[in-house]
Amino acid sequence: MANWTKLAGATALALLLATPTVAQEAEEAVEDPVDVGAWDTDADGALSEEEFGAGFGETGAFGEWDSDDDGALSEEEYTAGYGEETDMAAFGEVDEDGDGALTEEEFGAGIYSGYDADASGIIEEPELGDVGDDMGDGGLFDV
Ligand SMILES: [Ca+2]
Ligand SMILES: [Ca+2]
Ligand SMILES: [Ca+2]
Repeated sequence: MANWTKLAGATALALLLATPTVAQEAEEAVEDPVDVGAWDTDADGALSEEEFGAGFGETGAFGEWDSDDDGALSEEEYTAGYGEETDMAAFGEVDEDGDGALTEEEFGAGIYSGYDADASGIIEEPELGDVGDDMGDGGLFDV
């Protein structure tokens, strides 16, 4: 009898442990479509580099492009990530310290200035629309 009670307890514990996994998967599915509007945390209708960096980091694009998982993007990984897209900043321009590898910060800053078409230091409309297109379904960073 004592053994049976112990077994039932173990089963209940196993069920308890299994539940958070299911809940977590559902949460991830809801988060899937990237809402660029939500990145604008001060709601001024524009994305600062800080707001962009935080939102872009959430997409996981950097890790997805870093195919050898060394925490940096080589020129090869950078080019492969863009694929067919040719309208991108040259690797050498993004690689600020010129060490031949892009850190996540260099990558984010490079992507940010790429969207800031008028170089005003802030991403606003219509630049914001381009960000939405690339982060959205089937976009460049829909990884
Ligand atoms: Ca803002
Ligand atoms: Ca790499
Ligand atoms: Ca570098």
